[in-house]
Amino acid sequence: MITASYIFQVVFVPVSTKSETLIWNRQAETLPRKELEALQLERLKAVLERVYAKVPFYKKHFDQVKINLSTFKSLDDLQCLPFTKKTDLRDNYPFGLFAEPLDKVRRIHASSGTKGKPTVVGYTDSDLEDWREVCARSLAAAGARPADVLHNAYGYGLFTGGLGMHYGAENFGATVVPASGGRTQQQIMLLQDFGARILCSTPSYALNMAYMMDDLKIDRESIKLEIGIFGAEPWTEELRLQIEKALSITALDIYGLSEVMGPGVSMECIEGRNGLHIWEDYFLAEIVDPETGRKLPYGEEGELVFTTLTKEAFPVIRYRTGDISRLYNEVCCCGRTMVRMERIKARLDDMLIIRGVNLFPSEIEKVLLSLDELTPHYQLVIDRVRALDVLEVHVEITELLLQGWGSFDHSNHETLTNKVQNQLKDSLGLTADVKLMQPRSVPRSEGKAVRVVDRRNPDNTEK
Ligand code: DLL
Repeated sequence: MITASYIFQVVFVPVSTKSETLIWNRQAETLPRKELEALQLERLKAVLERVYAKVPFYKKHFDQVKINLSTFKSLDDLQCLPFTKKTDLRDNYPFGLFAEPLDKVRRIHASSGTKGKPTVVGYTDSDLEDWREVCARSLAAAGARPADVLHNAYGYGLFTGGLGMHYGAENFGATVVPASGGRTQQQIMLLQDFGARILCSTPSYALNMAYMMDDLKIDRESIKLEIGIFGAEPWTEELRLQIEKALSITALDIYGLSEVMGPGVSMECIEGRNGLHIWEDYFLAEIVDPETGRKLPYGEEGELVFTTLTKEAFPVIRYRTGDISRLYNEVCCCGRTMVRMERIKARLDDMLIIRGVNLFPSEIEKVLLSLDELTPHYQLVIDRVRALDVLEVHVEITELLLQGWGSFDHSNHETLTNKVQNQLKDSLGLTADVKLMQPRSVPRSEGKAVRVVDRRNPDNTEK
């Protein structure tokens, strides 16, 4: 019989395979599905009992659907329970959904939030230990080695990226450079001087670093980076290729959200590079139809929903992430048995509706990056003109192209504008006003990129 402490009895000795990649916790990460599901059920029952007893919000919700937790027999029974939404967190600001008193809470994080109060999450000592564990697993999956220097450019502070990866990397055994965001030129110097092999940052910031290296005429041989662990914002395969080329590294995707833990909910492995392994002994994932809330089978696209299985201070039950993805249960070539989620396609609330055409920023990104004349620096500006939604696509042209043109006002400018407009129309049916921009004129991000500027309603602008 599997007990809740089963996984923790494992001695965490990283095991090297022939290819020198590590599985941080081989026993947990390669657990046969049946055993994993038995462990999940046991933990699920425990967390449901706990939130029912300790969080009035959940007691009320469970009572409303008249669920008897003692009859809970399978993971599928979870579908009888209501969802938890971001608004529930806001309504219970700041600590109303905490399941432990503050004297047991060791740390607090919060999301920035563009309007009103942030969403607040808390961690006990045991939660922080679990977080260090999933981040260490993620680093191993990315091909990091304990001897590595890891440059952590996720922001330190209320955002979970900086401190989450920091303690995970220390637990893993790496040497951490806590660079945080900003002061890009200095960060590049540190990359050169400290010889980091691993870079953790948002994909957009990695790209900014690469462009600044070009500006500073930095010799790439002076930078020892080999692997990038990028997440915290949607990005496409096309952007991955651009970053890999620009920095001569392997770029991998890490996913997480503060409501569930922070970075390290799931991670792409370097062997498969095809979907992110969810650390399912901690996080139970479902994909649901965003309209009906019905659970969807493996392979179908829908909204990701998570239930935390071990969290003490801030457990969430059926939390609707607003992120669109799919789940795959085929065993990966890396040997891990945990299901994979497809790269996040978009956030549901990022969907743009432009003159009746529904589309996500990532779809526009794919089209822009398919054109050699353009850089990945772009911004989508939406406005309403005489009751009609108008989309302007601001995108920078490459330095090389500018040199070829001689000046920015050349008539080639018009030809390229038409080409981009036609490409957007042909691929997406989208009518957009394309504004070609000079290199370095689209605002750069130091954390999550602001891809959409919504002038119809400034509150809708992406974080
Ligand atoms: O962004 C945690 C994190 C930090 C993840 C560092 C990865 C690396 P929040 O600020 O709460 O937490 O934002 C969570 O960011 O619901 C997604 O919409 C988006 N997101 C996070 N990772 C990815 C990713 C952190 N790999 C929200 N791809 C999530 C696409 C991502 N979107």
